[in-house]
Amino acid sequence: VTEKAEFDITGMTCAACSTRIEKGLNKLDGVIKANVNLALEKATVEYNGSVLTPSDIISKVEKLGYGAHMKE
Ligand code: 9UX
Repeated sequence: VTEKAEFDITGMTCAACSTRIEKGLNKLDGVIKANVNLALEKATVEYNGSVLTPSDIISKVEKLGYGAHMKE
């Protein structure tokens, strides 16, 4: 099942940060498409809901050194 979730991202300072997160998420098994917007401090992630949960996505962002919270 394809799901889509939005996350508020904290800790990004330069454009390379958003690129790092975007690449990291796109590499994660189950992610279909991840987009990170530096100015809005927001990540939009399309993922396979039978492979990943939003908390897996948050864990990945945290492992990269940033903060993430799911938007309602
Ligand atoms: Mo820029 Mo971000 O030099 O972790 S890549 S601040």
